[in-house]
Amino acid sequence: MTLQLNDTIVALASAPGSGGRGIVRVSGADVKDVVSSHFTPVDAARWESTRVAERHVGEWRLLIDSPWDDAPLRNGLRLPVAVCFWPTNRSYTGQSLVELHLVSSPPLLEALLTQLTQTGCRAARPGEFTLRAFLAGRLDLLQAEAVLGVIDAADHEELELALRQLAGGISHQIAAFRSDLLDLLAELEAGLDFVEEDIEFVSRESLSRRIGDAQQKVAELCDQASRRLTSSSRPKVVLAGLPNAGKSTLLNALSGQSAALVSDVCGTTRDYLRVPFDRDGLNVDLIDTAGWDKAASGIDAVAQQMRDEQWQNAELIVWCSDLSADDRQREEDEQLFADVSRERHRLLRIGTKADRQSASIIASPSTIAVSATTRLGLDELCKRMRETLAIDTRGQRQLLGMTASRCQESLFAARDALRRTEDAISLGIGEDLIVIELRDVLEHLGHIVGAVYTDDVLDRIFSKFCIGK
Ligand SMILES: Nc1nc2c(ncn2[C@@H]2O[C@H](COP(=O)(O)OP(=O)(O)OP(=O)(O)O)[C@@H](O)[C@H]2O)c(=O)[nH]1
Ligand SMILES: [Mg+2]
Repeated sequence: MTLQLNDTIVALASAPGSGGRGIVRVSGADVKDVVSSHFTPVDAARWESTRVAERHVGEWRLLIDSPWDDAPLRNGLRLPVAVCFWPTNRSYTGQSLVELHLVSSPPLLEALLTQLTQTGCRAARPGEFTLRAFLAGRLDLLQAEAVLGVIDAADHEELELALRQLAGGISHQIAAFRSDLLDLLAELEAGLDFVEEDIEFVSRESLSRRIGDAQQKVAELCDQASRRLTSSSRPKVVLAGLPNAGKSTLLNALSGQSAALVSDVCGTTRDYLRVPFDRDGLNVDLIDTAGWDKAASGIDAVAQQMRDEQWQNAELIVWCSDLSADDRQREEDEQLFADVSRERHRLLRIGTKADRQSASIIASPSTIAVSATTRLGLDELCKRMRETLAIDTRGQRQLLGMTASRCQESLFAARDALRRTEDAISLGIGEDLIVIELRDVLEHLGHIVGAVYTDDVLDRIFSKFCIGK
């Protein structure tokens, strides 16, 4: 798509067909000249001096090609018309804009559009008015997509979601942490100019905290995008944790079936297993996965990969920490859980094997102690799963489906880049390298809001619109 912004475009903005009112939209630098040559306002002085958005009424002289020489249309038809005129850039498109309101008669509207295209206007392409709004900074890409979401909304909830996105709900959230990261980048770059001197522009502590905040927010959006794109209507709840934590035993206890193989050998589960679970209003797919093993190779590495795939698409992760584990395993579990918490928004932690004599006291009150053997804590676990998943009602979703599919890749890339930034900070790596990672994060976030875009992306988004929007 070539971006032409200075010509004047015209299109029918109302639904085609007969009706009480048809609306023709004209946008561009020459709007006033084009309209003035056909429009006779009732109050000519007011029309001439229009400085702010105003509505004018008057007559439109419409020239119609008539096959009959003596037809009354030969000298043009005088149509009553209302003209809404936005003379400045405070219009939808960010440039002079006019809407002509008249009776919606298909031949009349067609004649009007022909007349306008013959006198200086170009027929607008699909979504071109909204594209101009985006390029003029009146909307960001998320809001532009929401315009389409409002038009295409199939029900009340979809409409509410689209309106929230259009009003800038999600845009403002992303803008806020993106702006903080931009400030951080500026501070780090300023610091690079003074490396020789001992001036610290950003402390490592502040750096780490601000990156951590952004990680939380991006993780939440990644979660939402994944959930929006999962096709199954039943939410997926993945049981995860170190090998031997008791995941498979828990799946069997919850589902009341001996579906999963259980043994005291680490790494029993390799494939993942999905079991439908429907109890007390909790209707989910429970998924047992391979234990977390960073050092896995061969077939175990494939098992880890399968677990990751399930994990990415899960609505909820139930993290199983073995309460009877020794100190070394406990430390490893803490470390892993901390990593997962940073990336995962919807996460429940449980302490397994609570019946064992060696089971230790749980440190955090939010951790639920369970025993698959005695069924201790299973009701509480179900209740917490239900509550956590209930938070994700459609009304609280923030991303439209089309936005989620366009942004998912950028969100995941931003999340990975943030993780690399965090690793670089914790390893004490120099700020010059942190700056590179941070720029990468910002580039991906820029793609989401449209601060960074390519013609291809714009083409893909706006070609879905109808003409006139
Ligand atoms: N006492 C007791 N033992 C349990 C409980 N849950 C699991 N176990 C035992 O812990 C061992 C490991 O259980 P699994 O369910 O196979 O553990 P897992 O997390 O699926 O292990 P991997 O598949 O290897 O990752 C088995 O010997 C189980 O019998 C429990 O609640 N109480
Ligand atoms: Mg298992």
